[in-house]
Formats: sequence, structure tokens, C-alpha cells
Amino acid sequence: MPKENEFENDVASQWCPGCPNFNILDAIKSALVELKKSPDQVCLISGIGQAAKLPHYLQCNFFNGLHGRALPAAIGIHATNPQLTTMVVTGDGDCYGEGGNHFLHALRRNPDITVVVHNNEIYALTKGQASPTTPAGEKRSIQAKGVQIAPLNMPAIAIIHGCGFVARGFAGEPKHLKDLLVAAVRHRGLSYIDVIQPCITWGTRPFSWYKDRVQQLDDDYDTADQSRALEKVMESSEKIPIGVLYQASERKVFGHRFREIVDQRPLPELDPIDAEEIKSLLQGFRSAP
Ligand SMILES: Cc1ncc(C[n+]2csc(CCOP(=O)(O)OP(=O)(O)O)c2C)c(N)n1
Ligand SMILES: [Mg+2]
Repeated sequence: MPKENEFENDVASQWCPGCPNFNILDAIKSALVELKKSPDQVCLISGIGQAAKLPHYLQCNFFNGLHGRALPAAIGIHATNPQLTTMVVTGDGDCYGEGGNHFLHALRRNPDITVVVHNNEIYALTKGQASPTTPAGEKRSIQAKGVQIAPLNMPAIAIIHGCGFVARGFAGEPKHLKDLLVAAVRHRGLSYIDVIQPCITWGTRPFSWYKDRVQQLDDDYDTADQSRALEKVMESSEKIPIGVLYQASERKVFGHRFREIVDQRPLPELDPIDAEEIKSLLQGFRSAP
């Protein structure tokens, strides 16, 4: 089969036929082509879940790690080689539940990576238990009487902590999502897109429920207004806003700091360390009192 672009591969998908995850995959591939990236310049990192399978379906560098632990691996990869386009592909369970702690500290560190969260409001891989974004009251296999606690509003948390690029996309609008991805990768510093991804197998509401409610932000929406962005993601309305919710002027980026101290070149290109130097360093530890 001729490949549509360099990022295509032949790995058979494990997703349900018709899953909106396919649209997210296509949007990522198209964004990388538009950004004129080649597969060797890109690294995708994921944890565990249906969303986290995505890097297998692209032809580029990737690391598929433990549940919730994509971010620390990605930050390490970014610090080692800031020249790579580093993207975390994760789910609402993986990123906001098991990996929530890592996400909070990534907001503080501001690594130059892009985090794409497939938000289907459940743990789809394990057959639909409640996740941190499941609406309160919704009945799930384990939460038989309905979820008793309020969902987590991670875009609000990201905006409060000054994340420089916070966006919401919809898997049902892949062209709009592709544009968000291009802008996110171009942003220097942490960029974060929460993507509404209705689960067609375990979800409560049909795809059409979301399609009828998503609404692109108005052209005159001011992405630099932090208070307005917070209001926007906190308001309870029939409509779900999609687009760039908040974009801030660039903060100091994590990882580049190390390169500034050591060298501008990525780790694999640095001069090899002299073995004798290491030996005498270790010797110093041995003779310490
Ligand atoms: C340490 C650990 N805890 C729990 C699990 C079980 N588990 C696998 S995937 C998953 C949730 C995935 O949810 P999400 O990230 O939203 O991905 P989705 O499948 O919905 O795309 C859980 C709890 C696991 N694999 N490892
Ligand atoms: Mg999920």
C-alpha cells in the first residue's frame, strides 16, 4: 500500500473500528507533515491505555512506558535532546489519574513538549470504569450507584499555573485538531491539548451528543486573557468551547537550562567523557571519611 505520509506504518490497530482515536492519529500525522518534521526528528511517549497505544501506529521514535509515567520519561528525553519534537500521547486516566502528580509538576517545570490527552471520560482499556473526568452521578461498572465525587478540571488547573498553551480539541473535528497540534508544537514550552474523544463502546453519551455541543471559540476571543480563559473552562454551559483557551508569553523552558550550562548539543553528540577522569572521581568517593 502506498503511504500517505512518512509517518504511516503497517502496524495493525487494536482500537475498535470507528473509534475517534483514529481521527486523533490522522490529525497528529498531518500536523507533523505540515510542520515539515521527519520521523527521526519526532519522539512520541505514552503510558498505558487505549490512547497510549497511539505511538505504535506511527513511524517515528517512541517510548511506551508504565501507566501514568509518560511525562517523566518524556521530560528525560526532552532534557537529553531538546532538539527532538517530543509529544506525550495519553488518556484521561493515564494523565489525570495515575499520572496526575507528574502533570502538576510538568506545569511547574515547563518542558518544551506537547501533551495530547484523549479524554473519553473513562478508563476504556479496562472496560469503562470511572476516570477523573467522569461526570458526577454517572453510573459505571464499579461505580454502580453513580460517581460520588466531582470531576477534575485539568484545563483550569493548567491555566491557573500559567501553562503557556492550553487548548481543547474534538476528535470529531480533525482539521481543527490538526491546527491546534501545529500551534502546540510551535509553542516553546509545555503545550497541552485536552481532546474530547467520545468512546463508542463504553461511553454513556453518543458521539452526536458531543458533536452538537462543541463550539469553536469566537475569532475575537483573547487567548492572552488568563482570567477570561479560566472563566471559560469553569462555566457550565450547554456548549463546550474548543480552540486555544489560553496562550501566554513564553516562560523559561526546562531542559534547555541544562544544555545552556553544559553545552547546546544534545547528549548523544557530546564529547565522550574521559574514563581516567571518572576513575579518579570515583576514587575520591572511596577515600572519603
Ligand atoms: C499501575 C497500573 N494500575 C492500573 C492499571 C490498569 N489500567 C490499565 S489502562 C487503565 C486506565 C486507562 O485509562 P485512560 O488513560 O483514560 O485510557 P483509555 O483506555 O480510556 O484511552 C488502567 C487503570 C495498570 N495497567 N497499571
Ligand atoms: Mg480514557
